[in-house]
Amino acid sequence: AARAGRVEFRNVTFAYPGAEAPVLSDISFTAEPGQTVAIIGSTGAGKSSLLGLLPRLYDAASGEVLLDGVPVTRLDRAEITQRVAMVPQRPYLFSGTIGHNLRFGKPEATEQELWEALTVAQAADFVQDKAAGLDSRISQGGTNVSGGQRQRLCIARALVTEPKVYLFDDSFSALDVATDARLRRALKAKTADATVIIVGQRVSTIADADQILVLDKGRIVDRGTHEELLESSSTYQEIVES
Ligand code: DUT
Repeated sequence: AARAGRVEFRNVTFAYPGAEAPVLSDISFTAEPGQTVAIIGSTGAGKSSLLGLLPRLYDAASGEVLLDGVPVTRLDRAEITQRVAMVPQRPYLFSGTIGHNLRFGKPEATEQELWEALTVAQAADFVQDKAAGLDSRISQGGTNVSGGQRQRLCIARALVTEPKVYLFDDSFSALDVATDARLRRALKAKTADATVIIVGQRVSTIADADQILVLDKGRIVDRGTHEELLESSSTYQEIVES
């Protein structure tokens, strides 16, 4: 079967509407199916903005964002959402049951599929512990589950749709280090052929990525593996030590 989910940014520049200064300048990188690319950098560096260009929350001012060789501006939204799942920084749960929330992107998903996704997302235990299980009610905005539970339910929701590309925007930050590690191991096994782009704050979350992009003030200042960057990048060293 043809592998799909190749992501390429070509000299991408982006500014928010009405703003003069670009938030992203001359961003180029490729993420291949089966690879994990991590993005790290200080707050405001442009990490979330970069992710948002793929599902077209915004469009680049210049340069191109390509999905399987086709500029995303030439794809319709349905084609993009079929292939790309994004777990945003503040993931949103709506009022309804856990099952409703998990089936958001795939209404026909079976209970077994939901439990598989919950297991990978390290959320099966706490859903099982609820008397009503998948029928447990979530309040508007998910205020009756913890931040970490909300993140894991939103990761499970993304898994249910079986996308080619996963975008995780700081999706592991509310998890303790051990749960974070377990989740990413399970994710790696489940999504071996997918393209994964992770924005991370913790070095442990991103250290095993195939490629790490160090973003500073909207530019990729360094790139490489964890080991390479420890040798070559003073910006990365500062992040590791902070
Ligand atoms: N920005 C806007 N409008 C928005 C979102 C962001 O003007 O709707 C600005 C704020 C910031 C820059 O864009 O100066 C980059 O923000 P982004 O959220 O992309 O940065 P980040 O690297 O994801 O920061 P953090 O780690 O705090 O999430």
